[in-house]
Formats: sequence, structure tokens, C-alpha cells
Amino acid sequence: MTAFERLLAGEVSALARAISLLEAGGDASDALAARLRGHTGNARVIGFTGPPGAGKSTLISAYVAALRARGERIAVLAVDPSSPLSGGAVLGDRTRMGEHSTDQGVFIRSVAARGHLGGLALSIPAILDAVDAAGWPTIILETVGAGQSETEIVEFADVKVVLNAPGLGDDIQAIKAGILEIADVLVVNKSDLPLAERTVRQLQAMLALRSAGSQDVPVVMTSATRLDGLDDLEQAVDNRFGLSADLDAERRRGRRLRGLLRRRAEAAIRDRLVAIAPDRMDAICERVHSNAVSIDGAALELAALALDGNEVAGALLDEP
Ligand SMILES: Nc1nc2c(ncn2[C@@H]2O[C@H](COP(=O)(O)OP(=O)(O)O)[C@@H](O)[C@H]2O)c(=O)[nH]1
Ligand SMILES: [Mg+2]
Repeated sequence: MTAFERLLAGEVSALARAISLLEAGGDASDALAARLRGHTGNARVIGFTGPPGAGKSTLISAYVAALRARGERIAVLAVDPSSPLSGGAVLGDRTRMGEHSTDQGVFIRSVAARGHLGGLALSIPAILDAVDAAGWPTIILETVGAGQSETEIVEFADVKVVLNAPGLGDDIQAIKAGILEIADVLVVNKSDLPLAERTVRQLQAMLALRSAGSQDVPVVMTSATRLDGLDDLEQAVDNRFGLSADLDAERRRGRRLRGLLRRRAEAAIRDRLVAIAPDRMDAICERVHSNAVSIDGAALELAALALDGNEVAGALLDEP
């Protein structure tokens, strides 16, 4: 069997190697991603996001245990957006999910953010495809919900669980408005702590301010360490899967491919922006400085300049 066939057959070591290849990027990675695309769309993806320390890893570990009790096989991808130097979150996750390390029915992998900004998000759709193609029926994606890029990562999830916990700085401040918008299920974890009820009320008040329909988002209280509220979490996630009309393989594939393309385009534009000659950059700055052009106007000019000198885009446009 080839390595690719072994991956499709569900061999874990083949999957692990494929993920490393996809993380590295480059031509071999792109070629693998293209082959994978024909074999994906079946896995259901559950995203867990929320501020660092809210208890995502601990809760996921408890949730995985609950799903295992139902006989389900689960893959967990923990995306660590911290710098490779800190490494702390990933190591921590490994111990928090350690209870599953010898269980053949659980696949856990940390995906660390390396290299330039956006490099992390670039590999996620293809890595999801790999785990999906390897036959894992459920994939849990853990991301730190601290900014725009994490909100985007969660877009690949069929059901999005957003965690908060009392006592994380300014409670609700810890949840960015944008991240509240994407929630299918809201969780207030650490219900064993004193201010948990207040956090629930604050979230409910925020939900009430949102557009019609979003008031249906359930707020679930859990204690990951005491294993409280896990039934409610299971129920809430299952309900969302039951409600969603957006779950066929075709749509999942489309969503991942769209996300991948958008990220690649962003990365390409970013690279070209950085490559703009300093004197041309200075010239544009000077015109902003003298009020000859607005900031937005100058930014658009810069974007156009970045794309113009690019023979690749030209070649693409020439293609039939
Ligand atoms: N009191 C309490 N602590 C918790 C609970 N869940 C997680 N923690 C603790 O919160 C800390 C951060 O947990 P972790 O799962 O790493 O959070 P993450 O950064 O969101 O993945 C750890 O020390 C956990 O033991 C909980 O339900 N109650
Ligand atoms: Mg974590």
C-alpha cells in the first residue's frame, strides 16, 4: 500500500505524517491537499473556542470521554496560536487530554502556529481534510478565541461552541463581540466558581441584544474539572447538529476550499505588500502626509501596487 492508501485506510502513523507535511506547506503539501479533497466532507466538525484559560482543553477532554462512552471515535485538533517559543499551551493540552493517549478511538494532535502570520490558518482546512479522509467521523477543533484569525478558523466547524469562564479579567470583556456572534452554543465553564451565575446572566443579556433568532443560542453551565453539565453540553451540540441544514459533504468541501483560497489570497497580498520598494512606499506616505490622498485611498493604491507587479496573477487571468 502507498502512504496515501494507508492514510485512507485509517492508519494513524500515515495520518500523522500527512499532517506534518501539510503543516510544512509547499508544493508537496499542495499536491497532497489536492488528492485529499476527493475523499472528504464526511466528518462532522465541532469547534471549541474562547479565551485562554477558560478551560477548553479540560472540557474537550471530558466531552471526548462522554462521546467515547457512546462508542464514538473522535479526533481532536488543538490549534495553538502562541509563538513556538512559549510552547506552553500545547504542552498543557497534552497533559489535560492525556487520559485519552492510549485510547485507539481518540486521535489528538496539536497544531502549532509557526512562521508568518496566517501560516497557521493556511494549513487548517487541509489538515481537517486529512483527518476527515482518514475516516474520523467527528473532529473537535480547539482554538483560542482572542482575535479575528481564530474566529475564522472556527468557520470550518459545523457547530461552534464558545466558552467563557468567570474571573477572566473583565468577565464578558474576555469574549469579543465578534466571537459571540458565531456561537451555536455558549458555555460558561468553571460553574464551581462563585461568579459563574453572574457570567451566565451577562451572556444572556448580551444575547438578548442580538438580532432575532440568535436568542435561541443555549447557554450551558459546565464544570470541566467536576464533570458537571456535560449532559447538557452533549444535548446542546446534538441539537445543533439536528437543526443544521448545512451538513452535506459537498457544502463542507466547498466551505473548506473557500476558506483555503481566501487565506492563500491574503497571504499572497501580504507577501507582496512587504515586497513593495521603500521609495514607492515613502512616496505614498508623503502624499498622505500632505493630505493629497486619504488613508483609505492610499491603502487601496498600495494594494493595487502590490498586485500590479505580479506576473502570476496575469498568468492566471490568461488561463482558459
Ligand atoms: N475551577 C475550575 N477550573 C477549571 C475548570 N476547567 C478547567 N479549569 C482549569 O483552568 C485552567 C485552564 O484550563 P485549560 O483547559 O488549559 O484552558 P484552555 O486554555 O481554555 O484550554 C487549568 O488549570 C484547568 O485545570 C473548571 O470547570 N473549574
Ligand atoms: Mg487549551
